[in-house]
Amino acid sequence: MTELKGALIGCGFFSINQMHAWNDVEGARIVAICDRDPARLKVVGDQFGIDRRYSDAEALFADGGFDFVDIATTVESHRALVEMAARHKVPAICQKPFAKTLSDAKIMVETCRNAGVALMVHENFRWQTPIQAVRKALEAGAIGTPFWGRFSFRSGYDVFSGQPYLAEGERFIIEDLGIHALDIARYILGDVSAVTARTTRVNPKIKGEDVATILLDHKNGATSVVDVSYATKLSTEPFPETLVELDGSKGTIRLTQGYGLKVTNAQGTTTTNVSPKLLPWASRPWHNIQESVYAIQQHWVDQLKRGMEHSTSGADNLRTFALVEGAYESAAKGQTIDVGAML
Ligand code: NAD
Ligand code: 89V
Repeated sequence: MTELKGALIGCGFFSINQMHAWNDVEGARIVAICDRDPARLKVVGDQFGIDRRYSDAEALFADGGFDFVDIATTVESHRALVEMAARHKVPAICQKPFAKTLSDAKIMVETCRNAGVALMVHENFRWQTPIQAVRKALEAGAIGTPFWGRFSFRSGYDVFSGQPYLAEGERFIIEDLGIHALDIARYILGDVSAVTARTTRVNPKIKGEDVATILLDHKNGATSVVDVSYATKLSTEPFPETLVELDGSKGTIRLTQGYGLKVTNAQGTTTTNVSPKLLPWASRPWHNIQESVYAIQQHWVDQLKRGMEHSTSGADNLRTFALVEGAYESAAKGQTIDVGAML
């Protein structure tokens, strides 16, 4: 099998996970890296033994010699870099949040479609082992037809120490973290027709909201609640677990703290440990996220080689991104937002 060559742009905090995962992925390797900060370029280049280093993305693309690009910068640069990749006919992965606005995101998807290049958003939470286990149980018919769900991420973890920029934006938890939980809600219960949200800020040291409660009307008639908080101090810190509750016509599924999957139906209750693997380079409690980084990157390579659409393609991610925009609009106006009208 031919090995794909990749270039990674953005050698910051999270890129270390992506670089480790690229080392593990079968069928691809990173041959060049780029960061406008020379210190970060050196750290990542030295740690992963990458000699081709660039401070300017245009220079990277001009030199070429790679089959795809992995954009791991923060959101401000995503549109320009995705458009650059499209201009150079290079398939691209782009970190979440995909864009600053839904209209930018739509343009990015259109640009890649017109250029004929694959585009995947690195929306990795649906690839977590416990989330995959929930979906499998549902698909196996364990609880019949789901009519209600809850996707909950409540934590008091100091996320700002690793990602200080999160304290500085006008928008925080829905854009950064809620986006993952909203994507999981779509992945499990399907697309959404309307969104209603309420937000608040508890932590006075940050600019954006750190608590959000979101009600989703799914197209199949199910209702779900997505609730996220970084202001919740619990006896055992659950970071970074997304807890799931599903009620169906024939039973219930509960994904509980500590990675237990409880399925109750006419046959009784089964409890399974659906803990993520602790990969050799991973560390607790991040191992759940780290394993999903490996999974989504392997999926990128496999689908690219098959010429098939990715689970979190740019087009798919527009429907998650619309929920982010819709939630902010709903919270600002105190109204329910029609998601279909946004797409
Ligand atoms: P960071 O600020 O630590 O790193 C970003 C790096 O990109 C910096 O080193 C910066 O110098 C570089 N950069 C920015 N613009 C550039 C440009 N135009 N050209 C070259 N280099 C450029 O940020 P981070 O915490 O690593 O986050 C990066 C992205 O990953 C964000 O979008 C964030 O939301 C996302 N993220 C995703 C997950 C996940 O689980 N999917 C987890 C954490 C962060
Ligand atoms: O996904 C993210 O960008 C991260 C985290 C998972 C910690 O919220 O900020």
